[in-house]
Amino acid sequence: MNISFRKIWIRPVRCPNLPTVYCLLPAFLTLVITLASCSTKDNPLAERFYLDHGWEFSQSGKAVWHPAIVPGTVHTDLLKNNLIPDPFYGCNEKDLQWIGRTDWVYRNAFHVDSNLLEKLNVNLVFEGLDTYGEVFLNGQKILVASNMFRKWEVDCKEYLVKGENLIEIIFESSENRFVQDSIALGYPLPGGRWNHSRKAAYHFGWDWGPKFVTAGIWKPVYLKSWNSHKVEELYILTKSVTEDKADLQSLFTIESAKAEKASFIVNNGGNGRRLAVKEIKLEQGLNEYSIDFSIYNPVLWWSNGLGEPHLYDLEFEIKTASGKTYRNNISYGIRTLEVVNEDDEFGKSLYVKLNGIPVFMKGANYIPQHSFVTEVRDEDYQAIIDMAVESNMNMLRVWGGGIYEKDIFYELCNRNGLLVWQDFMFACAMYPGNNAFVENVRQEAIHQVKCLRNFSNIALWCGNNEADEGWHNWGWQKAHNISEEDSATIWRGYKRIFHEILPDVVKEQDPQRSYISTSPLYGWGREKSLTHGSAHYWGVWWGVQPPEMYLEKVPRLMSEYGLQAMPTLSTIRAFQAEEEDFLFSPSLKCHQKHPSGYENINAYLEMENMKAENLEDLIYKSQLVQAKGIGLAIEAHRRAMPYCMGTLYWQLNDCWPVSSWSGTDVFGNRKALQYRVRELFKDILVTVIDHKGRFEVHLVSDRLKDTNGQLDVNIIDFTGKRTSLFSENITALANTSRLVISENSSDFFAGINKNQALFEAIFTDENGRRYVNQKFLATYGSLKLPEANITKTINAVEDGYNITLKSDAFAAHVQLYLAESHAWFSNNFVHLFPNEEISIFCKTGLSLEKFSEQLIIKHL
Ligand code: BMA
Repeated sequence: MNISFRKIWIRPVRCPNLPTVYCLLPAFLTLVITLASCSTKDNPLAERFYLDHGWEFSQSGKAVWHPAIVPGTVHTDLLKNNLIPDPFYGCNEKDLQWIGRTDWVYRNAFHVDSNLLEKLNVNLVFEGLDTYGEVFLNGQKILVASNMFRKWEVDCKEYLVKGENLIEIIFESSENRFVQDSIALGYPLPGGRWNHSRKAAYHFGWDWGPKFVTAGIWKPVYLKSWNSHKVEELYILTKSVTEDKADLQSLFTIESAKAEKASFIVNNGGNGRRLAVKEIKLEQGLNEYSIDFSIYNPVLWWSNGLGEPHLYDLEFEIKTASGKTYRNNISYGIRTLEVVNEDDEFGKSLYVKLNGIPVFMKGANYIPQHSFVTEVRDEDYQAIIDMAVESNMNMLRVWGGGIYEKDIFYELCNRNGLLVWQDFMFACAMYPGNNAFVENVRQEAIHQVKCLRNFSNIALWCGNNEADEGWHNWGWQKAHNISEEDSATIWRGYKRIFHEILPDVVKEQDPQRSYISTSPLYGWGREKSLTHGSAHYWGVWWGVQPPEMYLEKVPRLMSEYGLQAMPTLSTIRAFQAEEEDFLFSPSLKCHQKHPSGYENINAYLEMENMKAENLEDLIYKSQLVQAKGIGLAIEAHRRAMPYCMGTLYWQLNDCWPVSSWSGTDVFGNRKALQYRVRELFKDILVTVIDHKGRFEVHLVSDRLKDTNGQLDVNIIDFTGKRTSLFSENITALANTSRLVISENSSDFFAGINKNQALFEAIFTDENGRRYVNQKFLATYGSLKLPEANITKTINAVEDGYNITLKSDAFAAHVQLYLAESHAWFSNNFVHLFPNEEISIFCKTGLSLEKFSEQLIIKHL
């Protein structure tokens, strides 16, 4: 199979035949350029010696050692040593469950020279251990780790020796620990087996993801050494912003070995101007200082679509009298950001005010990009953020069952104007409320909040995903037979974490950021879910209600809703051979994690009077249905602004090849939804609704100024003939949804055969930019579509091919895809009218011959 678009497994670069000491050389060279995630840069006040080569791993008790990649996971190490088959292929997942129930040992023999030992301080730092790890250095236990989301740093100088040293980590199975911990707790804790461990919940399997309860050193590990100074924190906050001036403050914490004078300097790296200098006196021990500075005529940070997401390059420098210099550059956006979450006439609002302006949130829920997160490369982050930007999004929600993402994720969001809704990593479960667990959570929260608080694009912190909803709506108490007393204990534990610990940490460490305890505020069956705060509407899909229900269930901010669609054929071929391309092959079933996933997809096809003849038909039709349904919701949400101020569909992406709610699959292949979203999230939207006998057109604009233009409403019959029903000059009012047409549907469409027509609304702005919304007036299956013969010509261009399509009759939702290879198409699922030509670019590295062979064209 040719995975031309994105590789799913990263192949290691290693030096297996060299003694460890040589293997360490490249590690040393990377020292200067490697910027570990989520940490202040130490160099040159403190140095880092990365332990990223020469690792080995073994099943506990077996002492059969194999080379390991660090950072990495046990599953990827087993795979790369050819000890297991591809975990994503076929139903291999089932056979690989033993890995999660096994303890694993990692070890590394590394060389330490006298330079390092002469340093006054040497710490061993793990940026991330997954999850239960006992760490031994030269036989001494120096750390017991128990949280994947914490950084572990221990003074290890006294255990280091000159020459060869040995570090060993015993990872205890998180699955086994669950059993022990739940027995020890003494009462049942509903949710899933992730709730006793501070580990990514989706590792335990999700309704879109496989169960691989992995373990390992998933973030960089290094020895950090310093003599005199170590900078612990650098935190920037914006105190006030006016048009003329932004007042900022930076707070820093530095550890000093002795009392001495120092200067703290802030420069604007963009123009080299000095913003502030402060002479300080360091005392021996930990010092905390703050420095105020101003930026005049600040260029503000704006979210995607509203303006430039301007970032200042702030350069911080500390120079000590003894000649030491610390430097750190931070990209920082100046803006005001408020999350308005207040009681109002309808219930409780929830919206983002950016630079004083209420901004409608357009985006999706983001999950980890791979079951084994160390497989995600920088270019994958780039590709996914590019996709979000191209889809005209301005917000992503980092969902609570995954991970706090790597710095690069937030950096790219920041640079591209994407606000981030950041969940703390808790999902769909109740959690222990005992002191040890709560303290572990508190330390995790402090660490993570400090990591992320300098990112100006983080809009809010949210305590958990659907834990409150689960407790109040999912019948857990009954299902687990939980006594009243235990219920009270569980709820007290909930309140402790989500109503006390987490908001307190946010208040202390990131006082300017908002915190909400949970999403949704009320479960989707409850009336208040539509009037109070965030909502997850799952009546459509989970309740198998028709997508038209989205038109009625419009909340204040919809942070989840979704419909499944199959991924494209090349993605399915990544887990099954061509012979298995039938409904429903065993592999297909293993790659559907929702209990009634395929039944639901079929139910939604039936609502459109469609049936899938075969696998490719199901792929195509499920994608059409998904795009249409989610499209209905997006239009309903945007139309309802300012009552509703955001729409984040479930889900942006996948973590493996699977049938799921995603708009783009794990290889970056876009489903029909992604193309639809790109249109519907544009800054201006003409929304049309033909529902319950009323026909309405609304003009929604996110622009900050009024836009004059022309609105045309047409009917196009399947011969391509356009009939104008409405044409007028009209103003799209700034940041407003405006009702433009409201008619009795049967009057408006009098004489029109709804089975043979396409409805079209176009707003053309004063600069000639067109916003087009085309819709059928009947279900897909009841359309009387003509037979169409599509012809294509393919021309090689840079990075791919231009495909020009022509049809002798109207062809609806024409899709291009490749049978075997992943590819990016500039446009897709387009309507082709007779004698009209459409050109689509496909990005691919395939030869013309292979490309032509693989290219498939499908239409309704
Ligand atoms: C939401 C999410 C996930 C889940 C999705 C689809 O509620 O929070 O838990 O994957 O529904 O069922």
